[in-house]
Amino acid sequence: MTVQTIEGQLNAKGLKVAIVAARFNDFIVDRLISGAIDYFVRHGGSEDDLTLVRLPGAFEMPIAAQKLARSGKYDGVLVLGAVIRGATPHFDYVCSECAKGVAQASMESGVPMGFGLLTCDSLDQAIERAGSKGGNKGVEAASALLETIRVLEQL
Ligand code: INI
Repeated sequence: MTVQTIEGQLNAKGLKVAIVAARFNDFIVDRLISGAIDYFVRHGGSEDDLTLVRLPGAFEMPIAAQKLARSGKYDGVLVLGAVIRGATPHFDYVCSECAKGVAQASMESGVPMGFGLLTCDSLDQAIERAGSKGGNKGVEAASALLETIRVLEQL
């Protein structure tokens, strides 16, 4: 007996992807964006097929992701941002609303979304995950999105 296995090839050729990115903590988010763009191009994608949309903060990203997904112009949407804990509970609301909203937008539109939102207790944690010793979470989210697009095409 052979198990039928469906897997995604990490080939971005011809894919149109919208990147939704927050301006808040832009010195971190810009590293996530450049890592993601570099990833797509190194996997056969073209910068001409990428669209970058900037929003004020993580809270505003789901509605833009939803509108982009509903437009029918994109194979996937990549959400990139960085939320860093402060002195008040604001962090918790921003993180959970962004995660919930992106998941909802993806499910209702049927368009896959990569979730590259750093949720960190400190600036050091964010720096570590934006292209230094913790890798680059923008790259990881881009890779997860690419794999998901290619799997969904086959289902
Ligand atoms: N938005 C972020 O993207 N990152 C943060 O760390 C952050 N903090 O800490 O406040 C943040 N807040 C702004 C929020 O996303 C909205 O833009 C704001 O509440 C206006 O609607």
